[in-house]
Amino acid sequence: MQTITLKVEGMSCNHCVNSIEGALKEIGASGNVSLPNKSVTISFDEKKLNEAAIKEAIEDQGYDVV
Ligand SMILES: [Cu+2]
Repeated sequence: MQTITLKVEGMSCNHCVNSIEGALKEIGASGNVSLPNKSVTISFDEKKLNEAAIKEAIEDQGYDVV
């Protein structure tokens, strides 16, 4: 299991939190959004997923990984 923290622009409310955490769940990762820090901490199995796939899942929801 690997844990990374990404800075994400555009998250402002609970809807954003749910979109991102839901999208991560769909690809098999576990995400935890911090609105004050504008960051998402993600735990995932590095044998099944990689950072690029995670960034893509977040960006598909309309947010920018910086
Ligand atoms: Cu929102």
